Amino acid sequence: MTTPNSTEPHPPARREFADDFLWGCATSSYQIEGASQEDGRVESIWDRFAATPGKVRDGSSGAVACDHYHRWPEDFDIGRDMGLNAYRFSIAWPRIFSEVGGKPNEKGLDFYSRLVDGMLERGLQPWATLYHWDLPQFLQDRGGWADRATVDAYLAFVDAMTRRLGDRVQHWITHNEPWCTAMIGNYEGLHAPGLTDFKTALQVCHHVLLSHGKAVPLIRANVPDAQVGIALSLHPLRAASDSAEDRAAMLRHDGLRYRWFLDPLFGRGYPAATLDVIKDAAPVVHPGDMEAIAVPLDFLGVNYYFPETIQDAPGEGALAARVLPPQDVETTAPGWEVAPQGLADLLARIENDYHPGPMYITENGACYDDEVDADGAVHDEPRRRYLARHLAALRDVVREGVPVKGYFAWSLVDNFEWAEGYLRRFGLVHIDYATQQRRLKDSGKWYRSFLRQE
Ligand code: IFM
Repeated sequence: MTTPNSTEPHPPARREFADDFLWGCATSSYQIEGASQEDGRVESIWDRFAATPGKVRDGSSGAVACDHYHRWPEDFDIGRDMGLNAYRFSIAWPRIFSEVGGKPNEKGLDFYSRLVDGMLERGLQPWATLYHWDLPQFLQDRGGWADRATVDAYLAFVDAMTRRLGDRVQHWITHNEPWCTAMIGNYEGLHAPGLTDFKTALQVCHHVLLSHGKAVPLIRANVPDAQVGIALSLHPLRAASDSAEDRAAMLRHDGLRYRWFLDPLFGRGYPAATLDVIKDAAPVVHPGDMEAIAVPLDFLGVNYYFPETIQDAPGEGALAARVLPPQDVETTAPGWEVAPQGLADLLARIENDYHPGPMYITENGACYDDEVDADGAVHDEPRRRYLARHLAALRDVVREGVPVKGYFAWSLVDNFEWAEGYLRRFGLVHIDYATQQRRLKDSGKWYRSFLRQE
């Protein structure tokens, strides 16, 4: 982490946003629930990956995590008291199906039904994410997302969940960050299932997008007044220099990181320039797939953390492009650049390129090495500043006419940060993993004051 080098902008105020703007926090099932063996839940690819020595930095797993499975009433009370009016969660597929073609597990369905009731009782509008990376291991054993049959298995899961929760949950996100599912899990090998094959990753990506496209009409059929979208992790990009080589590398990276997802979702198919770059690694696409993927969305979810600087790197990786570590700028604990203007630039670009309709910030947040002070509090001033500066940038871009309708901070609570285990904290609420004690951090208190307009 490096220290701030910029001044604080005119502080944001809730009244500067529309009255019906949504204010939430986001979480995901594997990162917080724990109870990995309870009520019929089966193994996920993350249980398997985390149990493989060397895959998770502190050797941990999501087996217990924040024990949200049992402690959700306390977590939702905290969210309500913070003044949230929405809450984004994800559903663990391994709690619902234990075999291909089987019946949904009633205990799993009941858990999410109780969870949704708990949100509604506290004034939290439920935003359900159907896939946030915890694929059942039995599906990975048959090829995972690289196998087209997983699309059908996903649709059975989507059908079960939307039938059960569709009377109370209107907002559905089909997938969280398909880039990470495909590339980090199947090309970089840093996430489950830990594969390192570019062609496989692109096939995974295609099936994930296809499953999204096929899920949208299904959700609409099962849920009255459904609002359906997808959450993409996106970065504004800059070239490392003005050289023709670095600029070309940035465009190659952009083609896969941004356009590979947004172009097909908005009816333009996979970008031709990227198909030229990836050549034989292009996915197998069946007739009708691209039309299915291009189904109109009700909203686009944007997850934003930091911008990327791209340098030409001949012979390196599939794109001969390298993401440079930030230099001489403020960063968070993992070395991610703090760049509030990047959020505004990204949103303005998406609006300009695609006119996607309503957008929601489905994730934005910061990781710092928080500690509980002698006074029992967590004085996370850098996270408070991060939040305030990003909300100021959001206010400004919304004023310019970019149609963002809500913001979900990542995350409500500290949680299992994938390959980093519990070494990274993103929560507005601190978790003491030894005791499961929850403590609202100073950043959470600031969000509360902002939301209550104190
Ligand atoms: O914790 C993750 C989350 O699961 C997906 N988006 C990024 C977050 C921070 O790395």
